[in-house]
Formats: sequence, structure tokens, C-alpha cells
Amino acid sequence: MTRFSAALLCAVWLIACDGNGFYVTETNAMKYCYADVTGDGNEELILLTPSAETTPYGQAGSSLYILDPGKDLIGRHEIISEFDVKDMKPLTVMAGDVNRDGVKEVSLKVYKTAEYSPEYAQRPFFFNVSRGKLEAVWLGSRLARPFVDYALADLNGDGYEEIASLEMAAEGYLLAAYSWDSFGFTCYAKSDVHKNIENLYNMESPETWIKIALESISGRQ
Ligand SMILES: [Ca+2]
Ligand SMILES: [Ca+2]
Ligand SMILES: [Ca+2]
Repeated sequence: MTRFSAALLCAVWLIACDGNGFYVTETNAMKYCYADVTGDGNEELILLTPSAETTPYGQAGSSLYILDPGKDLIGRHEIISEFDVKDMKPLTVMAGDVNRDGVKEVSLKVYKTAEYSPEYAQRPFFFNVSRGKLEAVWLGSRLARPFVDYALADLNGDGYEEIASLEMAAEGYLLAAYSWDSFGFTCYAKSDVHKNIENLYNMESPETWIKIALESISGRQ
């Protein structure tokens, strides 16, 4: 490495992490959301940076940052916590208080194997980051069926988030709703099976939870 390229690399590194700050750019913000995950009443910016690895479901993330939200996404943000999550191959990040304890969990949709399920698959993981550590709340090996995607949304209007998932059934697709039951999630509602996803999105007079589920799954960045 020449002295010039070493200096350039150093300068780029300094811009990305000056002191306790992280500089968000259009390329390092792979997936992000805003939520109060520290339990102090103020929202944080929760951001996944990209890794070099891709999966059948798209690019996998590298680091999970909990950042001071600042004014804009692009720019320097104070780092509250930083976690290396690349081994779990996270595909996206979201947040919600799924276990109803007053603190929002960070959920990573990951692409990995599980202890009793050795094939690679999308799996829903939940963590508490409010104590500056990545504390596992629930590392799900699966939902009731293989899923296309899931979102966190208040499906029943009680102020806490449930899991809304778009799942594959033998004859098509369905939506399912899961709520926390102190050890994990229980499926408490599901839609009819629709032959294709378009039919599911265009179903006539859907129930309220289905409407919210469809909006939250389709509205995720
Ligand atoms: Ca907070
Ligand atoms: Ca919680
Ligand atoms: Ca709820």
C-alpha cells in the first residue's frame, strides 16, 4: 500500500467513525428504522450496514448500529451501541415491543441454520439492546410455515406490536398473526389461503388485522 492510499484509507475511516460518531451515507445504510429501543422515551436510529455477502433473499448485513437519530439520515450520528452481527446474515431490521415489557425489541430477519433445522432459511430473531448489549429475547427457528416476509405491527390495537407474516401454504399464501405468550409466539389468527400473493393483497373487505398486516408488510423499506 502506498503512503497516499494508506492516508486516504485512514481519512475515509476517520470520516466513517470520528470519535464516537458514525457517518451514515446512502451506501452504508442497508436497512434502518426509527424506534425507542433504549426505553428512555426518545427514538433511536437503528441501522444495518451491508456486508460483502449475498443470500437468496438479498444482501446480508454486517454491523447493527443504535445511533442518535439526529436531524437527517445522511450525516454524522452519535453511536449509542454497535454490534457485529454478520455471522447471522441479517437481511433487515425492525423494532417493536413484542413482549409487552415497555421496551421495544430489535428484530433481525436473519438467514441462517438453526440447531434442529440444519438448512439455511429466513428466521425471526429478537433482541433487547436497552442495556448496551445484544441480549437475545427470542431466536425463532421458524414460524408456523415457511415465510416470505414478516413485519411488526399493532394488529389488535392494544399498543404493543405483534408479528404479521406472509407465509407459504401448500396451495398458496396466507397471512398469520402471532402474539407473545411469555415463552415465545403463538399464532392466534390467520387468513384464508390465496393462490397467489396478488389475490391476497386484493382480497375483498379484509378484517382490520389483515389490512394492518398487509400495509405493514408491503410498507417496509
Ligand atoms: Ca431511546
Ligand atoms: Ca419489549
Ligand atoms: Ca398489539
